Amino acid sequence: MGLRRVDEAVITRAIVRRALEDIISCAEVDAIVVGAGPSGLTAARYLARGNARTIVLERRLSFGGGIGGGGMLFPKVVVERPADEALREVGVRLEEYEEGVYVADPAEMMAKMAVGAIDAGAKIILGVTVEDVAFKGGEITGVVVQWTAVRESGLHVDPLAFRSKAVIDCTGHAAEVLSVAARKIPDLRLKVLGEASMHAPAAERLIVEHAGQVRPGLFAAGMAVAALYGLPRMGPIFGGMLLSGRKVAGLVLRRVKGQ
Ligand code: 48H
Repeated sequence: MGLRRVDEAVITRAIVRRALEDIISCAEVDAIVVGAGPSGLTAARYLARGNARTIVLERRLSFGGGIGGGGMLFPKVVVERPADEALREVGVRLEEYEEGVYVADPAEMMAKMAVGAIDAGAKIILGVTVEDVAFKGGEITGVVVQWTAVRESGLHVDPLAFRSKAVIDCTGHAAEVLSVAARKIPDLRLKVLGEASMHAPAAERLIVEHAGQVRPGLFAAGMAVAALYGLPRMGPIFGGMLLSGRKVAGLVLRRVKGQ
């Protein structure tokens, strides 16, 4: 059987109508995760699994953040016990390298983590950059969003804002949400210290310990936590990214759902 004929006008209407409905439903949600790297995809999956209305806003047209680069482009990443659970739950195959130390394929990890978040009910929107936050009554109440392509074009186009009960900075090394909040809202008394040099074991433990609520309505997971508190970096080992995402999802669920 040949392909069904679809008129161009039908294609246009289908895309714009349904996309607008999606964007309208983003105007107010429970949780906004900024960044679709390992910490963001993990946080989003656990949030959605806990029935929080969750969107992930990702600047690029792809997800996975720093996973895809493996270790210096060698296509493997390392995950340590007990963070392997978060990957097994989404079907990522792990090879035990030594007791409690696993290697995973980055392409498989990116794809399956994204599927895990989407299937749990999170909505990932690609090609949008969070450039600011909304701040009301002493709380972060949402984010300000622009198409990445518009930002890169240099055109002056005003952004839109999405409201949420929690905003989670999962933007990695640059901690972009925390940085803009620190710069623009002196009342928050927030300072992003910048990450410290490498110490993998300490970094993995400290990231998870420090992940959490930074200010009312504003949370951080992943490398953004290292940037905020001046913690060491860890290189291409991802247990701290996954477990900090899971921890923050639990804290956000408590805030938005009283769970
Ligand atoms: C929308 C944005 C914005 C923005 C950035 O870098 P990531 O992978 O972040 P994490 O913290 O989940 O994982 C870090 C890990 O990949 C890593 O780099 C490690 C472990 N390094 C250790 C070391 O020693 O170097 O993902 C962040 C995502 C990316 O996809 C960005 O495109 C996206 O966030 N992003 N999206 N609005 N303002 N800023």
